[in-house]
Amino acid sequence: MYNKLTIFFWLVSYFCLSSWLYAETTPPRSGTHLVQIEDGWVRAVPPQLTLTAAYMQLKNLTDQKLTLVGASTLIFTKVEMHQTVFEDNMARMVPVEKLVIAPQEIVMFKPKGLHFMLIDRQQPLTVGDTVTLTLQFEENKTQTIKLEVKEDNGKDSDHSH
Ligand SMILES: [Cu+2]
Repeated sequence: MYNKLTIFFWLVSYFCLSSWLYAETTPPRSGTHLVQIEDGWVRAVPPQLTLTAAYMQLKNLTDQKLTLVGASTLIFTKVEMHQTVFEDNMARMVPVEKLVIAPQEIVMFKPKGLHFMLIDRQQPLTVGDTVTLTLQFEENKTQTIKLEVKEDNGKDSDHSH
């Protein structure tokens, strides 16, 4: 049986810690809000793999079309947009140079589909870490987003990008 004091301290530390974590991960309000990101994540991979992929649901919040031309992060040397295509039961990744997103349109970056390829990792990355990614749009528009490193918990666990 737990003593009451122990439970009290556990509750206090739990709530203090969680509010601290919340404060730490809340994005700054000053940034531009061209797009809204939901379910953003980076696929956790074994330490010997230096490339992985990022996925998200991206919504154009503006009343104009946005043209996504790339992304960058300090953690990987290079970021590319890829589309996975299937031909003769073979998966192949095709680079996507530009992605036009209509006003209010939602684009899905997901396993076996459109994704960000994160290439040449520069530092260790484990589950729970955050990858800060700066999305680059035409007309020098940018937006910085944060993605959590997660295990792939979907059914698509064959490590295809
Ligand atoms: Cu890829």
